[in-house]
Amino acid sequence: MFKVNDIRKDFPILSRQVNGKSLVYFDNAATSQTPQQVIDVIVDYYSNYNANIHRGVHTLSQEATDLYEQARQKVQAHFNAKFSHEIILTSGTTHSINLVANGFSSLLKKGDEVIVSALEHHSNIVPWQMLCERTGAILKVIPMNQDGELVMDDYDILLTKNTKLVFVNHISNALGTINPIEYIIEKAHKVGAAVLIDGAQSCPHIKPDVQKLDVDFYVASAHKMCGPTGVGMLYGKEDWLNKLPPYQGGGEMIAEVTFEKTTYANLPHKFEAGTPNICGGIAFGAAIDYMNNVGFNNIAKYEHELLEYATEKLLAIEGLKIYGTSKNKTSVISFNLNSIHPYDVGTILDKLGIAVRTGHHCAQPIMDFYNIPGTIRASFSFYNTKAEIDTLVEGVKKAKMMLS
Ligand code: C6P
Repeated sequence: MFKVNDIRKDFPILSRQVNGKSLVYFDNAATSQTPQQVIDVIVDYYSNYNANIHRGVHTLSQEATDLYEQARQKVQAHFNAKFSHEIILTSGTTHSINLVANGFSSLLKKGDEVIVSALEHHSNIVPWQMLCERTGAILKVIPMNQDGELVMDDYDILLTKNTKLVFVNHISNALGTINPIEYIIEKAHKVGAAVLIDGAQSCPHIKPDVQKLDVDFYVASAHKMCGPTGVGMLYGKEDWLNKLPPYQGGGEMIAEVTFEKTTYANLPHKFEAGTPNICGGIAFGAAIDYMNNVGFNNIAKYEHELLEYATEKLLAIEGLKIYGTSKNKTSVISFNLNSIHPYDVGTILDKLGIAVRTGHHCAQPIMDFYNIPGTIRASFSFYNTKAEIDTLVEGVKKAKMMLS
């Protein structure tokens, strides 16, 4: 039995009031809330260990370095990377994708092909468009269907001997669709293409095994998995990370610097220029511990229950349409109410203490596909309850009445 009421006690923010009502936080796909166990690690770091890392012989610096490197090992173990130097700690998913896209500038030439999907967040579109502009490579798109699923038959046709890279999200942030990444990776490798999986939305729900997936790059953000903002990870196979040039130049990423020539540090430091988000990295490790203690099997089972419950209740409201109806989806419900603008519904829900995201969710091509300006997105986490879903349903009914 999943003890959600006990879990909720770990999250201080869940007991606050918003606009005079108990907060109902359904914007988990934008950022998750932070348990006390992670907040304590942040306070402890600044109270006892704050120092720069990899630089000082003094005790504080060495202790902070140890904590940071232990966090890297936690990330390695969580994603089952073969080596800890295959884990680059970045500022988040966006940074990780840009790092890889920038690196491929020196590996692609005019006429090479790269494949994206119709279901991507702008973070997994724009850096690659910039890469194509720099190199003359051609961007191809795996189309989607009305259910918000990728059309795999078309993917098979898009892959050619010229395909060098495929980049797809594991789970769509706007619709919640879980994409068939095992198939995508296997097929890409058959034509010799590398694959980057954007795991920003999967990591709060699933524990990915990068070796089992045989994926070349996997990226995620800590703030979507109970960790702080401004920190995230890039997993890259050792061979690929060795092939890519550094992204940024600066302190820590060098072996030796003279005015004639600079040589670079070994992995992972080659990609970690400047003072990193040390406290954030350590807290990321604590967030991974926290989520593993709750257990990803428990999380998946409970969130699925929430998804089914909410889908049934919301669909009972006349004029409500859900976008993203794949059977294979996670706990995200994107919907609209007749022709009412999503922003208006979101504003009324906020007055009732309910936090949802409205708009295009940084996925404009998906909105264009459905020919809508945006949606109302309710995204559930393992600390949400069916009672909160009832509050949302009542709120949506009220908004409909007020705005119709
Ligand atoms: N999506 C959402 O509300 P950053 O901002 O770098 O941590 O993550 C970017 C990102 C990349 N890919 C996917 C699939 C994402 O969902 C996100 C972030 C949030 O949907 C904020 S826009």
